[in-house]
Amino acid sequence: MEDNLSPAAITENLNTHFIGHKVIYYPSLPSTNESARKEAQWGAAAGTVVVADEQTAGRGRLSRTWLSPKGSVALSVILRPNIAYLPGLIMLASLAVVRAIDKTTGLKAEIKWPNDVLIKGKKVCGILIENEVRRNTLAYAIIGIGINVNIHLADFEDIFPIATSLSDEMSKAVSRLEVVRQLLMQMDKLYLDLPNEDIIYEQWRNNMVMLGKRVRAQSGESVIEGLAESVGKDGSLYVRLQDGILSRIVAGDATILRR
Ligand code: BT5
Repeated sequence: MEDNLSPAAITENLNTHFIGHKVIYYPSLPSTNESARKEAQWGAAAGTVVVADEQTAGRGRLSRTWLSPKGSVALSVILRPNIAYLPGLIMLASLAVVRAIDKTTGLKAEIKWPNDVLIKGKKVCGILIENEVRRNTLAYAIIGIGINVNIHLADFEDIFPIATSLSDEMSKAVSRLEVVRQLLMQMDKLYLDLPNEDIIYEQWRNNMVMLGKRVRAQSGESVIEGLAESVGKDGSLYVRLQDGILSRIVAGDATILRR
């Protein structure tokens, strides 16, 4: 199977307006987000992609660790949209992953607020968006995406109970090259819809796994439990508490309660 993530392989006949017109590849990197941030600061064009075969210091939110051994996909895309579209970027990224997984494997993935993509309740992808805002203008946004493609999760006991990979779900290897190319094409298509925020928002909401379920949500030190009622266009999660009050969570984590 073609599993070469060279810029030539990724960009060959890539049908995009701007995403992936420039691809920078490394066999190994601490973090593609870190490298993309430097590229963005040096003036890299919007749409530039940094991709690595493995990361040695992949990061999640709040200084958490993201494991991306060989066989996974780790990439970061530099975007420079209007700051008004910032909430749409997490929606765009997670939807692009869901679509790319569907196109390459037929597997139906779901979105877990705010930034995870799950298959059968297990995390197959994490997304980390890092921005540089200067005087109310977005200098750049880095969309970092990690997907477990050809990883045997049983080899990674720390995350085994909560994670899955495309190859584990398919019981066979999956082309990382196809996953990356599809991801870039889907991101490019969705990017054009950003000014039309309802399109992306509605699809994001419709693919959200936790709505209508009881959840525990954490934001900073505060933890609440209730019914995940809706998500807002600004990306927030609305949880109905036992006393009837609707609580809005702008940033944090949420898990579905199994009882
Ligand atoms: C995320 O953070 O899920 C964002 C991950 C973003 C990774 C990409 S890879 C390309 C780019 N470069 C980077 O350095 N990062 C981005 P968070 O929601 O905080 O979740 C982190 C948690 O996910 C960890 O604490 C583990 O529990 C779990 N985890 C770590 N590695 C995992 C993996 N490979 N698969 C599933 N879960 C994982």
